[in-house]
Amino acid sequence: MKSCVTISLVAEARGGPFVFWDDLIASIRQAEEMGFDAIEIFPPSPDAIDHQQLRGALAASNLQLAALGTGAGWVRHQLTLTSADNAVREQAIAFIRSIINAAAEFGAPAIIGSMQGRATPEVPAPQARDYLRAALDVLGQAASERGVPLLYEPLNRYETNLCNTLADGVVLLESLQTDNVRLLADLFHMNIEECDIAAAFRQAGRHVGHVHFVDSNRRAAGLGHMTYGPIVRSLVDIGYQGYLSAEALPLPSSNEAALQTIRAIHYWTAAARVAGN
Ligand SMILES: [Mn+2]
Repeated sequence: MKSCVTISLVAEARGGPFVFWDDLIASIRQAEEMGFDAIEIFPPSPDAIDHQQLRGALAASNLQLAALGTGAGWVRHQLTLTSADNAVREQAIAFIRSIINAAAEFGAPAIIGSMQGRATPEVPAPQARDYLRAALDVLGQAASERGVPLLYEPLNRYETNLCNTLADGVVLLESLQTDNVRLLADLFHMNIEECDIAAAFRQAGRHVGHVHFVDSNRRAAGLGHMTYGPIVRSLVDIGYQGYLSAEALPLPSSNEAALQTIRAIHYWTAAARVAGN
């Protein structure tokens, strides 16, 4: 498994769970110094990223781009894939498609989290799920044409009522025409919704495509009460080789949250290997 740290470039998301903020190049330098393998960027729009500059900074630091988030489509433009308004749903698809294309330039997937929206009295759950399925089919296919997967993130009950657990996500993915959508498993959401986080990973198996590696209180791994031993062991056992990405609050500071995470990743992945022998 590979280590990754988040960088937010979205002013409106201030206070949100991102380790580094605002300065992409300085953040990449910090991530490199700390020994991360990759970065995950939360951009305000696809054009906000200067591809040449990012390509140069990644090459100079030997880091990968792990993923691009699409949350700005919701935070800045209130776009969701399950809006009652057809025009809004179309704009949401167009926004995500543009992020897929930007990420694909770096061989990375886009993430659909908050842009999934939620069922409402206007759009009851069966209709909302139909909208979501249709969008994931179109966008999963678009990502496939660019040679990258698409990541879909189940969220806790306070953020969506469409898919709250990995098992919900597996049902959704298995109902799609495309097989190019993977689950983003976020330990913060899972801590609220799953009966047993390790068991949920074992059941989701090959569908797991990315992990937000964070503690129970959205702070860096080790600063809450998550039981990482069995969780990381379950990821080893299902053959997960993707990223463990720090989507964590920058507490007590960005640097300390990042250092805490990279230490936790090294510790728990080594412990899981020892436990596996
Ligand atoms: Mn997340």
